[in-house]
Amino acid sequence: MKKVGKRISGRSSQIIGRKIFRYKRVNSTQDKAKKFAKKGLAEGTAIIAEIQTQGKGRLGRRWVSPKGGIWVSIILRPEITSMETPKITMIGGLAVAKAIAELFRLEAKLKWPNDVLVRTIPGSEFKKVCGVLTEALSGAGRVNYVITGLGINVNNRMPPGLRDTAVSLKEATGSNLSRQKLLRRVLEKFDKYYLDFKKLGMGPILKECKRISAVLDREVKIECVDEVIEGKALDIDEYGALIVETDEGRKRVVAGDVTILSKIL
Ligand code: BT5
Repeated sequence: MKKVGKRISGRSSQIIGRKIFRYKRVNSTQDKAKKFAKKGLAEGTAIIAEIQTQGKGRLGRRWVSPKGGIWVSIILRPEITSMETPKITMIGGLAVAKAIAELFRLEAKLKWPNDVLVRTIPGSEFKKVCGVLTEALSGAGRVNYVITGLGINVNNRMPPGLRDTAVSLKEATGSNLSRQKLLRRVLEKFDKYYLDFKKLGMGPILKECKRISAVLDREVKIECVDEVIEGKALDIDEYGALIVETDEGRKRVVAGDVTILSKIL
C-alpha cells in the first residue's frame, strides 16, 4: 500500500482531510475508502487517486476518471439514519460549488440530487463539472459509516461522448489549474459545512443549496427507478428530497435523474 499521510488540507480543517492517503491508480477510491472504514479509520480520512480504472457513478454507472481530475472519497461517521444520506451529498456538492466559485470566479450551480454545474460564459449552457456519490453502510437503524466521493473535472479533457453535458474546469476557464489548491479549498469547505451540520442541522446548508439550485422553479423531468415524473420543481426538503408540482398534485422525490426542460438562466 502506498501511503502518504501528508496533510494538505491546511490547519483550518478539524475533521475532513486531516489524514489523506494518495494513490497513483486504484479501481475506485470509494472501494478503498470502504475497506479503510471497515478497519476503523478515523472520520474525515480522505482517499485520493490520480487515475481510477473503475470510477463509479450512481446505480452502477461508470465515472470517467483519467489523470488531471480530482477523484477523492471521504470517510464519515455522522449520527444519521440511512434515509438522511442525501444530506451528506448536499454538503459535499455545496463544498465543491463554493470552492469553485471562490477560486475561479465561475458561477457554480447545484443540480439535484448530486451534480455541480458550471458554464464558460454568461448565457452559455451549464454543464456537469462534478458528481457526488454517497454510499452508506447501515445497521440497527443508524448509519455505521458513509463514504462520500467527489469527482471533479479539473485539467482533464472530456471525452467526445460526454462533451455535450460535461465540462472540466480547464475547459471552462481556458487555463491549467492547481488541483492542490482546489482540493485544499474543497476539503476546508466540506469541513466547515459538516461542522455546521453537526451543530445546527441542515438549516443554513439547505438555504444555501436552494439559493444556487439549478432546478428550483424549473420545469423538470425526473427519471426514477420505477417512474418518470414531470412538473415544476418547487422545493428541496430538509431530507434532500425534491418537491415537484405535477398534474396529479405534489410529489416528493428522493432520487432520480433530472432533465431540466426550461433553460437555466
Ligand atoms: C455521479 O454519478 O455523478 C457520481 C460520480 C462520483 C465520482 C466519484 S470520483 C471519486 C469517487 N470514486 C468513485 O468511484 N466515484 C466517486 P451519476 O449521477 O450516476 O452520473 C454518472 C454519469 O455521469 C455517467 O453515466 C456519465 O453520463 C456521466 N459522467 C461519467 N464520467 C463523467 C465525468 N468525468 N464528468 C462528468 N460526467 C461524467
